[in-house]
Amino acid sequence: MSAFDPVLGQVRAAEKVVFVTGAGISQESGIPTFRGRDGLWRNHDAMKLATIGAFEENPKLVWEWYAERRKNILAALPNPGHAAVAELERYMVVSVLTQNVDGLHQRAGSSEVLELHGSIIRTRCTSCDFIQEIPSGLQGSPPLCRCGCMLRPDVVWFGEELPQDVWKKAVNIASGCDFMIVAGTSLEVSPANMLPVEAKRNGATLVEINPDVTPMSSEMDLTIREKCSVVLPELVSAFS
Ligand code: BV8
Ligand code: ZN
Repeated sequence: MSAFDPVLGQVRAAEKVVFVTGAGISQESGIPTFRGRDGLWRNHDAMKLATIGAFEENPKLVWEWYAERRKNILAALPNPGHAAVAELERYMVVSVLTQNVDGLHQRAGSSEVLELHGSIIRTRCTSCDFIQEIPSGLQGSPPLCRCGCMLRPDVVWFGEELPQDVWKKAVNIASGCDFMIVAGTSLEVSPANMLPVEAKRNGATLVEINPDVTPMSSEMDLTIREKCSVVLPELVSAFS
């Protein structure tokens, strides 16, 4: 008996499963969510720190907040939820559209991960096209690029546009899929929260995995009020 039993037929028939994931899937890796009880934003005002204005006003504070988060994220490990998403690739095509910036889906082995909000691990220049994948050897808060301008985390801040190539591809994938699993996201943040709307509009079967209700719960074909790390391995065992 798995929580997915009511939709097993559809998931087996679907050539591809698309995941839309958020901070909740990384919560059990010890990474605080944004709005939940242990929410990251609770100690800091998100709109204060995750915006270009905040960075321009106080680059040192914003850089150090991200450096702290990056340190925790690099010390964290993918959990059974991330591992199950990656293992599902043994049985079907899987695309992961994630709002997370922690890189844990990739470290768990998922091969197609679209980072809608960028990556906290990557650093880029505020002015030229310099980009550094790994966070080492950078001095200063924030460090300066060889061009003399400040470096910043390669994340999408509130009020900033998502990377258009990534966004367009994500909308394509969402609107063309038969089966979407929305896991660990409050669906509070736009435009990412439009992806399940796109999938639904195009007739996909929608499953939500979240202990709490979200604004789209009533539109789901199945809501599983459970943690990702508990229920996603059940989906994999339904195939093996
Ligand atoms: C844009 C990167 C336009 C940085 C992030 C008013 C003022 C200003 C802006 C707006 C406004 N109203 C609307 C907006 C737009 C804004 C927005 O949506 N704001 C929200 C707050 C209302 N969006 C934007 O600004 C976006 N850009 O619109 O640009 C534009 C167009 C053209 C030209 C210029 C501009 C950019 C949004 C991206 C912001 N960056 N992150 C960083 O990480 O520091 S967003 C941040 O929130 C994270 O990426 C996070 O992933 C994301 C969404 O949150 P969730 O992932 O859903 O996390 P949350 O904590 O909310 O929920 C966790 C859920 O998991 C909960 O439901 C919980 O119950 C559940 N859970 C917990 N444990 C588990 C679990 N589920 C399963 N298993 C568990 N174990
Ligand atoms: Zn530069």
